Amino acid sequence: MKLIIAIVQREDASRLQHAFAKENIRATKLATTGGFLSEGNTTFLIGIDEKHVKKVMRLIQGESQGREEYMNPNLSMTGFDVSSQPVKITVGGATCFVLPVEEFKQF
Ligand code: 2BA
Repeated sequence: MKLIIAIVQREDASRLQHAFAKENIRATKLATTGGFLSEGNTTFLIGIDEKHVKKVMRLIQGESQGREEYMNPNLSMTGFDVSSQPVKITVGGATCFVLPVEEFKQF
C-alpha cells in the first residue's frame, strides 16, 4: 500500500474530490495553508494499493491546473508597503508525494 499526499489549489479541490468518489477512491480532504503564499490550499491523503497509484496520479494531474498569483514581497515582513511591486508567482497544479505505508489498520 502507498500513501499519496496531494496538495492542490482550492479551486480544483471539489472537482478532484468528485472524481475520487466517482472512481471509488478513498481520500481524506484537509484544509491547509501554503507556507510561502500563506493562502489556503487543499491536501488530500489517499491510501491506495500500489497497482492503482498511476491511475490516481493521472486523475490528480487531469483535475489540477497551474495558475498565476501575485504576491507582495514585503507584506509578510513589514506590513503593507505601498512602494513594493507585486511579484508574479506560478503556482503548480498539484504537489504530490508518494510514500510507502508500513501498516494499515482500521478499528
Ligand atoms: P506555497 O508554499 O504557498 O507556495 C506557492 C507557490 O509559491 C509555489 O507553487 C511556488 O511557485 C512559489 N514558491 C514557494 N516557495 C517559494 C520560494 N521559497 N521562493 C520562490 N517561490 C516560491 P508550488 O511549488 O506549485 O507549490 C504549491 C503549494 O504546494 C505550496 O504553497 C505548498 O503548500 C505546497 N508545497 C510545494 N512544495 C512543497 C514541498 N516541498 N513540501 C511541502 N509542501 C510543498
